Amino acid sequence: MASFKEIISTLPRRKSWYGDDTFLYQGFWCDTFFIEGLMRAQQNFRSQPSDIVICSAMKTGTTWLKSLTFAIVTRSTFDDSTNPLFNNLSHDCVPLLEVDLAQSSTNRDPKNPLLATHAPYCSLPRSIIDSSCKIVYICRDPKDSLVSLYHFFARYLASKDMKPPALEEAFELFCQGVSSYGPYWDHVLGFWKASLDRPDKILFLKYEEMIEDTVLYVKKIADFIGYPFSFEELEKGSVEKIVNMCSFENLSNLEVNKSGKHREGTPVVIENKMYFRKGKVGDWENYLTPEMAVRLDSITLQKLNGSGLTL
Ligand code: PAP
Repeated sequence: MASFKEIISTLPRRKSWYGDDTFLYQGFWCDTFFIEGLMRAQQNFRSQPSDIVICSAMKTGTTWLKSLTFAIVTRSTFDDSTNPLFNNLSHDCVPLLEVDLAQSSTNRDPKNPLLATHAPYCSLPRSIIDSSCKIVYICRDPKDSLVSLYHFFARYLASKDMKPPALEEAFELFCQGVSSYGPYWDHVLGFWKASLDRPDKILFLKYEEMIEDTVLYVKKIADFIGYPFSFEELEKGSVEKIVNMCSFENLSNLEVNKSGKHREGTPVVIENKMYFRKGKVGDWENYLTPEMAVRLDSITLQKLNGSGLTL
């Protein structure tokens, strides 16, 4: 049987704007490291009915959603000062399917039902689709996701003394669908359509709406994943506490998120602070020209046409 690496070497390939080659696997562009992990997870991962799977394309609010869901499910285990989020990046509290769980489903803390993935809906391991586990998906205005993604990889390349490409180059490839786990619109549409078919299984969220009324969405998420707030908790402000604990201002100012590193000792080590840039809606206006914005918006309109979704 061909190895995963051999299979990947036969896939359509492009040069990505952040360095390595990127490969088209099951309709989405991705790096070898993550495709190999996803292939392993597709083969090995067995989901439990109690699992809660955080799904997202890149730079749509994953770090925040992981923090919020982790705080929701652990609120009766830890008190206000002992929550692991105070000393750990949320990516280190919620295992990533295609990296941490690629080899085995049992490599998990049995008390933590959360896991995450950037995989598109069509590539999720069968057991996640078939089991009664819950999926929470977050998406974001593609203009802000692109700007966020560009800054992330530009900083990543700079940390390796490599010259980042011009924003125009990244923009062009993003429009063509060639971005990490892109085409972005296909990623969003896969989960959107599945959420319409199975609203009891998939909660579909938008970053902008969550920023607008985070309290409302924390309650919604908690209800959906089976950890609803009791009347007493609502009365004593437990929701607001979680919202504040997971705010951009609070998390980005924690020592661990200012100076810590994620996946130290692996080929994909990242400084924690790179997951916290501005956390704002509409920052694209500071980087994209009006022409670029019009072009991205028209792709979005065309791609989402008839779906009932707007971004
Ligand atoms: P990932 O795909 O690498 O996990 P992800 O967390 O999805 O990244 O996206 C990072 C974005 O979320 C950043 O957006 P920006 O570049 O436009 O600023 C980051 O700042 C933002 N972010 C991180 N934490 C929070 C938070 N607590 N609240 C709101 N936004 C946040």
